[in-house]
Amino acid sequence: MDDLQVEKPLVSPRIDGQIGTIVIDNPEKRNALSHGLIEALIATLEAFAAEGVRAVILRARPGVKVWSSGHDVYDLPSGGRDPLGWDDPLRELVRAIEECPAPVIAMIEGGVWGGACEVVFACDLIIAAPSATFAVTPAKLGVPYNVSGMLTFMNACPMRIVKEMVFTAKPISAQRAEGLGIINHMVPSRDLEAFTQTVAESIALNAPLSISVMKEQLRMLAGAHPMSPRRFERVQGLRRIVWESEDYEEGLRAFKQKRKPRFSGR
Ligand code: YXS
Repeated sequence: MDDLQVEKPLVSPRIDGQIGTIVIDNPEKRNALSHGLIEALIATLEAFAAEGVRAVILRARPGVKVWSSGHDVYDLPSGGRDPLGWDDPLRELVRAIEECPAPVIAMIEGGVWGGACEVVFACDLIIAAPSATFAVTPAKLGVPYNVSGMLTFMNACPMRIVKEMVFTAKPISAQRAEGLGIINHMVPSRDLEAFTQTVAESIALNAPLSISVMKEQLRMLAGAHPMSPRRFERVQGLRRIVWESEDYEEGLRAFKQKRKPRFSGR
């Protein structure tokens, strides 16, 4: 790219009063969570916190068919490295949302895929249009999801629903998600923005210190799952078998070659 071309921003942040809104804006790649997009999201959340924003709305452009297609597959490492390690940008984004002092409201239209599902489930509230769907897709690519990510799903959904979502990798509808309590509200698309704004304003009117401390308490309690070093090492050993497998390489290859993967179980 020559120096005259300015890179289009991947997110559009704005602050209105005490409410910050972030629009994820890379439709050409279906808002795939690339390293660049994730860095911009984290930087915006940090800037909002510094400005004392009291509620955050995380959204895509109005009317999108795909809210986010998940982790940018081209950023997933191959060749025997953990694709979802502590320093993976997706893990950093989930932690940034959980540690943001202001409640983060995910406002959803269209499909939410893979790691984007964990990002949305890590948000404090989810308000979705009927067009929203949620798909957890590691099994589609042969990815070994990580422990804290699985805990995000377990904290968001009943165990049998987690199992159905991770084993089938099929989307569930907003209507079903609302019925299961996975999302807070399903709202007609025409009312989605105003409804979400009203919820954000009701949060912003309350005591921010009280809210931020209750949010942190809930984060700590939700993550309070004792796992012995022995068990953690066993999980990491099992995950390593997956990320070193031929199936993981095949999953990445098939995606890039735009074909269905053929998994061998090796
Ligand atoms: O061919 P071009 O260059 O125009 O690019 C295409 C796609 O390659 C690209 N794209 C992505 N690039 C990187 N990472 C992605 N996740 C990704 N998704 C899409 O965007 C351009 C348009 O895509 P296309 O033609 O497929 O759009 P569509 O409207 O026909 O279909 C939209 C989707 C979302 C249904 C389709 O793009 C799709 O199925 N995307 C992959 C969804 C997915 O499996 N995401 C999981 C990514 S891996 C992840 O999140 C975690 C690591 S895990 O696997 O553990 O959950």
